[in-house]
Amino acid sequence: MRVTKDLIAGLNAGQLEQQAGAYTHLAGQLAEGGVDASQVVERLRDFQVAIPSWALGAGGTRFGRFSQPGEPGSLEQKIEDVGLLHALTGSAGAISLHIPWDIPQDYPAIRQQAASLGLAFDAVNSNTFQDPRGAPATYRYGSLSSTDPAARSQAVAHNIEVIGIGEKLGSKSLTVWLADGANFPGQANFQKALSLTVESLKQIYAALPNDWKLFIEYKPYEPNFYSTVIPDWGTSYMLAGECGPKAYTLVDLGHHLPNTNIEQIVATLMLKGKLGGFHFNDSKYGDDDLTVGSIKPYALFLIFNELVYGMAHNPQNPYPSWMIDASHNIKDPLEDLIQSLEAIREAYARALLVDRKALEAAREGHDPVGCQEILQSAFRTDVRPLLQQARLEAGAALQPLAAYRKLEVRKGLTRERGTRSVATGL
Ligand code: PSV
Ligand code: MN
Repeated sequence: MRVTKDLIAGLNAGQLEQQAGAYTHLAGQLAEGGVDASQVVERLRDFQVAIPSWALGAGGTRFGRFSQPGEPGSLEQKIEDVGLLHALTGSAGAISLHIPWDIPQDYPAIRQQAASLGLAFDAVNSNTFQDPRGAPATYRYGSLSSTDPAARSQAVAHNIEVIGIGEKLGSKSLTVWLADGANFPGQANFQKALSLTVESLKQIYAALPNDWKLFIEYKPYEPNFYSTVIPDWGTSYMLAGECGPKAYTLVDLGHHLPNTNIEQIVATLMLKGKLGGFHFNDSKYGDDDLTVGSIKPYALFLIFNELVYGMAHNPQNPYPSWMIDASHNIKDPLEDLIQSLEAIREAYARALLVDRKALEAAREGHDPVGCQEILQSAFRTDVRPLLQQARLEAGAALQPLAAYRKLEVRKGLTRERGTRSVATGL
């Protein structure tokens, strides 16, 4: 199924006048505060977020999984879904593959399909948290940190294979997330596990092409519940430093203990030039993988506030790689992703509106009340006309969710794929 530019233009037609009025009004207000709305719109248009290939079907919990009708049953169908998202939102211009869940068969055809939909291949993700079918060694007691040399070398070889797959697709980065850890006190020798991980990561790093990056993702718990080998940003930062300049930390918003100050972590990593990748989601308790912005939109705004500052002031930090890493248990995954993309852009737009000069002055003047007013006045701005303008200029839908429903996309996909197709992933 394809959503063409013509179809979208037809849907937008009836809303153009209203959009022009709303945008002109907001642009006028922003101009009074010295903000050029068209520049914000340009930044929004450029902000592309990768969609993980494993988030297009229904996600499961350990209690069960409720399939979605019309789930993509192949990599081609997953790319088709991301193409639909990109056509509607203008902001999902990349796909990130998890190996071995999504190993391409015909590389030129896959590349061609993605290019025809305006999609690039983002980071490739290795998987050493599940045992590969028929593999001689097991990851039951760890992968890159395992005390079993056979498990370690199998995990290293897998990562190198994933780099090879990524090279054939045009990806430029590898994300490593380890489930390695311990479920019980005393089970693991912390020092040994960390040293073995460094050794394994260095072997992977040595196989990294020159123009590639290695992203090291941390997580405090799950699936191991007592300890994790890479539990926090500090450990990831340390490992990245030991590997070398092409290695970076990846921040997944759900991978923090409750109430962690993530914006401060972002600021520190950018100052040190080591924030490489970012996984968006939202959570109430742990790694809940909920729709971005559905629980803590103000926290997301504060994180973007640091990202915007960091992107402007830290040339030592490369432009981070953005991805949504969420799981859709009851919502239609495509609707959920549209909501997430909207929330991300909304937080970004609001962060772009922060009056940084005034904020610095209020900080220097030791005026916490003033600082809060400045941040919250940006946060309270209804930026939707800016987001809509960015989409309009990109040929995307003014109202992507409404367009998705109006065009009955899920119905169309279900007609094509049936009600029983199942997507690979967790
Ligand atoms: C682990 O929880 C994680 O965030 C990693 O990024 C994995 O690759 C992904 O989720 C798997 O769903
Ligand atoms: Mn993640």
